[in-house]
Amino acid sequence: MRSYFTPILLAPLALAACGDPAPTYVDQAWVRLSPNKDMPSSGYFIAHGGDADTALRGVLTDYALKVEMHESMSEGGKMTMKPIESVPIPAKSKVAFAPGGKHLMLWGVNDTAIGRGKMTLTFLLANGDRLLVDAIIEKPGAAAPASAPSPDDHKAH
Ligand SMILES: [Cu+2]
Repeated sequence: MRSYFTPILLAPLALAACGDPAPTYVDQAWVRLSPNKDMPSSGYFIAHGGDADTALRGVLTDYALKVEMHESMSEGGKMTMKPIESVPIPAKSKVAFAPGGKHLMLWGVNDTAIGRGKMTLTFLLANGDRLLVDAIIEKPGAAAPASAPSPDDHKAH
């Protein structure tokens, strides 16, 4: 009767990975397409802080001509916005880029991405991590709110 060895599971290696600190990650990314091709579109997402403080240093994509991080603010009753270079993401925190606050501006969103309904964004962190996240592209539809002040209005630029 022949005996054979049961392969030994690689559990010790897998367990070693559990000691790694929780990374910062980004989810719920979406882009609100500008109804006017000459105007920038807006992008939103939520950054979740990991075990260590870091910062978001920028966002890149192959599917738009240019991306900037902006912050909206109310000044003398008027909404204005300005570019921001870096956004702190403290450990265990949640930093939202949302309509009316921090947002991405995307110029020249690529037709291929629009056709697919999503585009990949690369988030550059201060700790050297690069996070690739798919953002859903929401087309400007007939149901778009008409009265609310829109963060897509970039005439202030
Ligand atoms: Cu803006």
